[in-house]
Amino acid sequence: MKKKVVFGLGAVFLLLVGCQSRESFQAEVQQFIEGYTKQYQQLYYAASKAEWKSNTRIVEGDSTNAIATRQANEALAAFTGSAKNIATIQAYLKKENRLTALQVKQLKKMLYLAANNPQTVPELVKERIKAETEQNEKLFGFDFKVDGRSVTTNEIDEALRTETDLKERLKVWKASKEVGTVLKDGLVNLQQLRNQTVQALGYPDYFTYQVSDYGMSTEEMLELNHRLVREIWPLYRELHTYARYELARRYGVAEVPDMLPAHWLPNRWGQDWSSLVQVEGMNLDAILRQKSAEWIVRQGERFYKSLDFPPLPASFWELSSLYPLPKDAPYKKNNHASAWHLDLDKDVRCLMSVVPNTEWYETAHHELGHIYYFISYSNPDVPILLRDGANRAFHEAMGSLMGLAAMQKPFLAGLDLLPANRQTDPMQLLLKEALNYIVFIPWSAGVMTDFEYELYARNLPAAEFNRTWWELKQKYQGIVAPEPRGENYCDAATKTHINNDAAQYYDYALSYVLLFQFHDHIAREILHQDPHATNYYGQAAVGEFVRELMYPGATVDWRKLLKDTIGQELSARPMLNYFQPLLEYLKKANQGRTYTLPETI
Ligand code: X8Z
Ligand code: ZN
Repeated sequence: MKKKVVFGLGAVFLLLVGCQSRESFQAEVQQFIEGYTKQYQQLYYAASKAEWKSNTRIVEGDSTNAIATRQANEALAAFTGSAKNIATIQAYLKKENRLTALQVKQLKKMLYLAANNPQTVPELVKERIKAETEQNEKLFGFDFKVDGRSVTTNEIDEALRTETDLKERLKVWKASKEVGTVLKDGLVNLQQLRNQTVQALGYPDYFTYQVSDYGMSTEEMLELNHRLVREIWPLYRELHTYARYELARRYGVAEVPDMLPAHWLPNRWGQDWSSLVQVEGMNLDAILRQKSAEWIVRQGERFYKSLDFPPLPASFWELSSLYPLPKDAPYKKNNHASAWHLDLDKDVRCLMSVVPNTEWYETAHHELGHIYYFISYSNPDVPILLRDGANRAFHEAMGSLMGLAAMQKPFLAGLDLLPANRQTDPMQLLLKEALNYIVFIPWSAGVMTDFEYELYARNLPAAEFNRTWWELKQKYQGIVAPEPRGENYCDAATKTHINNDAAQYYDYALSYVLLFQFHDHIAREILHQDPHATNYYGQAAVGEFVRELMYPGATVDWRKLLKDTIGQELSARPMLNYFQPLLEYLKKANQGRTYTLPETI
């Protein structure tokens, strides 16, 4: 009897829902979205502010910040992953054809957020949050030491760029990898916890979860990245050969090694070799050294303002952490550059350790690209939940695009950083750029992407982390460890993103492809200049184009946005065209040298 009544009521209820007009259904969902958004924004802001403290003030033995961060992240997770919210969202999405496209996008974003924090497994989520906070503190609280003396990562990087004594280089390189040993257990733990949390909402693994943000499967993402490596391989093989001979000469080594020893390269991970070449007549490093760190950041802002972007808000300058800590500071800070959108609205900040050199000049432009992306999509047409890049690679591409533009000769001459009539060798300039942009691809699309795929999607055993890492380094980059590196080391974990930006590094590989597509379009269609020698400075039309890409945030489909703005699909063609002249040049320069990378990969 009781059952019957319940059934009867249910049927009436269903009938009512079925009859609900499209308008009133949309109004109901809208109310839910707005309520959710309000709470989400508050919790997100609280968590961001706590994270900010945890990343800008790391005090050894003091867990005050860590505890506050954990609590704030737990509160955010409890909300985004709440079973009630998930059920409501899923019920609404069952009738997605009755909703507006914007509503569907917001609901899907909520589900995506929920999948990382499902409160069906609350203990697991809490454990993961705790492990993530601890890992970050270990990474950035680490005291790097050379000969018993504490050194900053800026000092390590400078030594790897300039030191020519191989014994010294080895010392510095090894010191830079020590942090991995204290991060290994944490990474093993996070590997499990990250997989398990997303599995609770049906994703097979954390890598697949992160990739799904692009609307792609893991196989599709791997295939895209591998294709990219194959496409640039002929040029990379020339650069690798060139670098082996050039570095052997520089270090006075008679026998050129088959593979590049990791400590020979001017970067801790061998991801950027551009400092190997100093172009005569255009020594940007020497120019920038005359400037202050403040000048570097202000110059970035001047560039964006010249494109008709607004000045950075006063709060940016007041609240950002832009420069290295004083030597005697009793605490440490996150030494990797990042840009923050703390309240998903007006509170934007950068966390950097800028010193006046080329690398930070480029990085400052990169980070300000994120900031201006935040500012551009924080507009009334973009709901809080969709204040994100068209995809994550778009977000990475914008600032890198400006970084590339800000290094080209006409741009520097226009700013009086170089005399206008200065002669430079265009092939040397192109070589220097390739040692940045091309060299980056086997690292990002190959080593990092494959390693994280193995780690999450294939559950790489802890006893194979380092072996796998170095196999991938050799296969994709032609780089080998200077000495045997057993499993007590965890060289992958020395890379920031492995710890705190997991399973997303292909973002950068794709961003480089995109940035050459955008740059090519700007140079040819807007500026009518040679892509190799442009000057974006002061060109409002360039700003207009970039803002068109950024303004809609994630309210649009990224593939459609690409088609609508540049009429293309994602393609490495513009990047390959850009570097085409270099291939012939390097083949000549490498004549008679032994190639040690295979012809194809
Ligand atoms: O991590 C970054 C930015 C922060 S979003 C500085 N980049 C990658 C890296 O440093 O490994 C920029 C290019 C690659
Ligand atoms: Zn970035």
